[in-house]
Amino acid sequence: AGGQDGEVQKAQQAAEARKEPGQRPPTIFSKIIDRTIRADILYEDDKCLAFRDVAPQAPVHFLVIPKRPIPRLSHAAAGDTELLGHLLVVASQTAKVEGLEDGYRVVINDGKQGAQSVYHLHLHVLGGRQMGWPPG
Ligand code: D5M
Repeated sequence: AGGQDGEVQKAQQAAEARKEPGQRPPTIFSKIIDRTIRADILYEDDKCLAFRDVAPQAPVHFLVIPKRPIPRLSHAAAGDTELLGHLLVVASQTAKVEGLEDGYRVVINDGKQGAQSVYHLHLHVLGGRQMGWPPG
Protein backbone atom coordinates (compact mmCIF):
# COMPACT_ATOMS: atom_id res chain seq x y z
CA ALA A 1 0.00 0.00 0.00
CA GLY A 2 1.02 3.68 -0.23
CA GLY A 3 4.07 4.23 -2.42
CA GLN A 4 3.21 3.84 -6.09
CA ASP A 5 -0.52 3.23 -5.53
CA GLY A 6 -0.73 6.45 -3.56
CA GLU A 7 0.97 8.33 -6.40
CA VAL A 8 -1.44 6.88 -8.96
CA GLN A 9 -4.41 7.86 -6.84
CA LYS A 10 -3.05 11.37 -6.39
CA ALA A 11 -2.54 11.74 -10.13
CA GLN A 12 -6.12 10.55 -10.77
CA GLN A 13 -7.51 13.03 -8.26
CA ALA A 14 -5.49 15.84 -9.84
CA ALA A 15 -6.81 14.90 -13.30
CA GLU A 16 -10.39 14.92 -11.95
CA ALA A 17 -9.88 18.36 -10.38
CA ARG A 18 -8.58 19.75 -13.69
CA LYS A 19 -11.71 18.63 -15.57
CA GLU A 20 -13.98 21.37 -16.80
CA PRO A 21 -17.19 21.37 -14.77
CA GLY A 22 -18.99 20.87 -18.08
CA GLN A 23 -17.42 17.44 -18.44
CA ARG A 24 -18.90 16.22 -15.18
CA PRO A 25 -22.01 13.99 -15.05
CA PRO A 26 -25.74 14.96 -14.79
CA THR A 27 -26.91 18.01 -12.89
CA ILE A 28 -29.92 18.91 -10.81
CA PHE A 29 -31.73 19.89 -14.03
CA SER A 30 -31.68 16.25 -15.20
CA LYS A 31 -33.56 15.45 -12.00
CA ILE A 32 -36.15 18.11 -12.79
CA ILE A 33 -36.58 16.64 -16.28
CA ASP A 34 -37.07 13.11 -14.95
CA ARG A 35 -39.25 14.38 -12.05
CA THR A 36 -36.87 13.11 -9.34
CA ILE A 37 -37.09 16.60 -7.86
CA ARG A 38 -39.95 19.10 -8.01
CA ALA A 39 -40.06 22.30 -10.01
CA ASP A 40 -42.75 24.81 -10.89
CA ILE A 41 -43.05 23.83 -14.55
CA LEU A 42 -44.52 26.42 -16.93
CA TYR A 43 -44.10 24.62 -20.24
CA GLU A 44 -42.96 21.24 -21.53
CA ASP A 45 -42.65 19.51 -24.88
CA ASP A 46 -40.55 16.63 -26.19
CA LYS A 47 -37.43 18.82 -26.58
CA CYS A 48 -37.47 21.27 -23.68
CA LEU A 49 -38.80 22.38 -20.33
CA ALA A 50 -39.48 25.82 -18.79
CA PHE A 51 -39.71 26.22 -15.01
CA ARG A 52 -39.41 28.96 -12.41
CA ASP A 53 -35.97 29.73 -10.99
CA VAL A 54 -35.72 28.83 -7.26
CA ALA A 55 -33.78 32.05 -6.58
CA PRO A 56 -35.69 34.62 -8.66
CA GLN A 57 -33.77 37.80 -9.57
CA ALA A 58 -36.88 39.56 -10.89
CA PRO A 59 -40.66 39.34 -10.30
CA VAL A 60 -40.74 36.83 -13.16
CA HIS A 61 -37.68 34.60 -13.56
CA PHE A 62 -37.85 31.28 -15.32
CA LEU A 63 -35.40 28.97 -17.07
CA VAL A 64 -35.73 27.20 -20.40
CA ILE A 65 -33.63 24.05 -20.77
CA PRO A 66 -33.20 21.43 -23.46
CA LYS A 67 -34.03 17.87 -22.38
CA ARG A 68 -30.87 16.71 -24.12
CA PRO A 69 -28.17 17.98 -21.78
CA ILE A 70 -25.73 20.29 -23.55
CA PRO A 71 -23.43 21.35 -20.65
CA ARG A 72 -22.89 24.95 -21.75
CA LEU A 73 -23.34 27.25 -24.73
CA SER A 74 -19.66 27.02 -25.66
CA HIS A 75 -20.15 23.26 -26.16
CA ALA A 76 -22.96 23.81 -28.68
CA ALA A 77 -22.33 22.55 -32.20
CA ALA A 78 -23.89 23.11 -35.63
CA GLY A 79 -26.17 20.14 -35.00
CA ASP A 80 -27.74 22.03 -32.07
CA THR A 81 -28.93 24.96 -34.21
CA GLU A 82 -32.58 23.92 -34.41
CA LEU A 83 -32.78 23.02 -30.72
CA LEU A 84 -31.25 26.34 -29.64
CA GLY A 85 -33.69 28.23 -31.87
CA HIS A 86 -36.53 26.27 -30.33
CA LEU A 87 -35.45 27.30 -26.82
CA LEU A 88 -35.65 30.97 -27.83
CA VAL A 89 -39.11 30.57 -29.33
CA VAL A 90 -40.32 28.79 -26.17
CA ALA A 91 -38.75 31.57 -24.06
CA SER A 92 -40.70 34.15 -26.08
CA GLN A 93 -44.00 32.24 -25.94
CA THR A 94 -43.68 31.55 -22.20
CA ALA A 95 -42.80 35.22 -21.54
CA LYS A 96 -46.04 36.15 -23.31
CA VAL A 97 -48.05 33.73 -21.15
CA GLU A 98 -46.34 35.24 -18.07
CA GLY A 99 -47.56 38.70 -19.10
CA LEU A 100 -44.20 40.26 -19.93
CA GLU A 101 -45.62 42.51 -22.66
CA ASP A 102 -43.34 45.43 -21.68
CA GLY A 103 -40.21 43.41 -22.40
CA TYR A 104 -37.78 41.15 -20.60
CA ARG A 105 -34.16 40.02 -20.49
CA VAL A 106 -32.83 36.68 -21.82
CA VAL A 107 -29.45 35.56 -20.44
CA ILE A 108 -27.17 32.57 -20.95
CA ASN A 109 -24.28 32.29 -18.51
CA ASP A 110 -21.31 30.33 -19.88
CA GLY A 111 -18.49 28.93 -17.78
CA LYS A 112 -16.57 30.46 -14.91
CA GLN A 113 -16.37 34.08 -16.08
CA GLY A 114 -19.97 33.93 -17.25
CA ALA A 115 -20.92 32.91 -13.68
CA GLN A 116 -22.53 29.64 -14.78
CA SER A 117 -23.32 27.41 -11.81
CA VAL A 118 -25.39 24.58 -13.30
CA TYR A 119 -23.69 22.84 -16.22
CA HIS A 120 -26.82 21.99 -18.16
CA LEU A 121 -27.41 24.75 -20.73
CA HIS A 122 -30.26 27.07 -19.74
CA LEU A 123 -31.78 30.37 -20.81
CA HIS A 124 -32.74 32.73 -18.00
CA VAL A 125 -35.82 34.84 -18.75
CA LEU A 126 -36.20 37.79 -16.36
CA GLY A 127 -38.95 40.37 -16.36
CA GLY A 128 -41.53 42.34 -14.44
CA ARG A 129 -39.12 45.16 -13.53
CA GLN A 130 -36.85 47.65 -15.32
CA MET A 131 -33.50 46.03 -16.21
CA GLY A 132 -30.20 47.90 -16.04
CA TRP A 133 -27.31 47.93 -18.51
CA PRO A 134 -24.52 46.89 -18.39
CA PRO A 135 -25.29 43.72 -16.41
CA GLY A 136 -22.98 42.85 -13.51
O1 D5M B 1 -27.94 29.65 -13.06
C1 D5M B 1 -28.46 28.50 -12.48
C2 D5M B 1 -29.82 28.88 -11.97
O2 D5M B 1 -30.51 27.70 -11.60
C3 D5M B 1 -29.81 29.77 -10.73
O3 D5M B 1 -30.47 30.99 -11.04
C4 D5M B 1 -30.59 29.00 -9.69
C5 D5M B 1 -31.33 27.99 -10.52
N1 D5M B 1 -31.62 26.73 -9.85
C6 D5M B 1 -30.74 25.91 -9.23
N2 D5M B 1 -31.36 24.82 -8.77
C7 D5M B 1 -32.67 24.95 -9.12
C8 D5M B 1 -33.83 24.15 -8.92
N3 D5M B 1 -33.77 22.99 -8.27
N4 D5M B 1 -35.00 24.61 -9.42
C9 D5M B 1 -35.07 25.78 -10.09
N5 D5M B 1 -34.02 26.57 -10.31
C10 D5M B 1 -32.84 26.16 -9.82
P1 D5M B 1 -26.50 29.77 -13.71
O4 D5M B 1 -26.77 30.48 -15.00
O5 D5M B 1 -25.93 28.39 -13.89
O6 D5M B 1 -25.72 30.58 -12.74
